[in-house]
Amino acid sequence: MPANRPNLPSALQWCPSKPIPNSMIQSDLDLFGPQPQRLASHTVLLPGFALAEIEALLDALRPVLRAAPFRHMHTPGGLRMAVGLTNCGTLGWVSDEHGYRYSPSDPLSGKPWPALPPVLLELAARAAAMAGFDGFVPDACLVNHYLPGTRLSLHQDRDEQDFGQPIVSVSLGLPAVFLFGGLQRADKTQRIPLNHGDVLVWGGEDRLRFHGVLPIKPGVHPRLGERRINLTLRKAGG
Ligand code: MD3
Ligand code: FE
Repeated sequence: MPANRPNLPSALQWCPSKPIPNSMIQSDLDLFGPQPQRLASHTVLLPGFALAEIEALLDALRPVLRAAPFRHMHTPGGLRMAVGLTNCGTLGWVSDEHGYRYSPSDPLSGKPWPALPPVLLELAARAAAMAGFDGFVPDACLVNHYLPGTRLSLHQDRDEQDFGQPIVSVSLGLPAVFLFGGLQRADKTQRIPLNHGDVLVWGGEDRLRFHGVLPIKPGVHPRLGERRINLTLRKAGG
């Protein structure tokens, strides 16, 4: 047998007579994956938190998208939004010449938005609890669709009734760099990579931070193809 087996990960090449170098322990014995990261006092990134449930999430999303397809809404000023969007839940975020607001019905169909799938409700509640927000029960899920090149400019989320409620975001597909700003538009922004399966929770004093998404780099995600989908779960109503 050869002394080392180059096809095996280094942690599996150990030989009982030799000590394992300390330098290997962090990288190769990190069997539990990346740990939650606190980005600010009330903002937590949970890398890969949704990975175990991706197929269940996609299965739940398919009928939502059939009933309420992605569409490009217009800003009150008349500009077509680059991000495609739809919603599920008892309320959905809409934008038109009258402004931004939450609506119980889909303006395309005139019917209520599709229901919030239990798998999403449950994932959001578990993620929120990890960040210290127990008992989170969202009533709205905004589903954003990004093609390569699409960006989301710096904004605050202030159309919800109670800013005491957190928001949970789930990233799927192509990676993104999100801009994490401060409470003033002009505040310096941090760039945070968001990957397939990452979940981000923010609330408390971080709830009204400015944020955005840099243009998505061209690429093909093995599961979702040439797109990024972001789900944001919110408690929009009272
Ligand atoms: C909010 N969506 O739909 S979610 C939105 O990736 C929206 O589609 C983005 O912003 C998306 O309104 C970003 C992630 C996020 C990250 C950090 C934040 C939202 C944040 C920090 C403060 C407030
Ligand atoms: Fe936002």
